[in-house]
Amino acid sequence: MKAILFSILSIAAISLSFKADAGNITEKFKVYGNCTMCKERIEKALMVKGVKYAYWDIETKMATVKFNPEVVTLDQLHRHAAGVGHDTDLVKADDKVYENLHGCCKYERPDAKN
Ligand SMILES: [Cu+2]
Repeated sequence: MKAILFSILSIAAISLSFKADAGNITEKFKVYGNCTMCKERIEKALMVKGVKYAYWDIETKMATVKFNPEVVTLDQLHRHAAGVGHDTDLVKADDKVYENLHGCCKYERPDAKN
């Protein structure tokens, strides 16, 4: 009886967590940066309202963001990363913001596209 009750509870918990996840999507995009300071800065900048999870990989320079597209758009996320000095594959950071980055964070910038 206990086992049955436990499995019913687990199924309920699992379906609840699926519900909480409804509407969220996960996207990956390139964000240029160098070090763990960059990682902190980029992830902090991406953790805006509507974002459940933001992770930046120091090796691949790929940001993985799980977010609710009704609250924040992918385009806005690119702008948030660029806003703290990090170019993305879509949005280029302001030169002044880039220049103010810590020395070790001055990553090699990709060719400007916009
Ligand atoms: Cu850095």
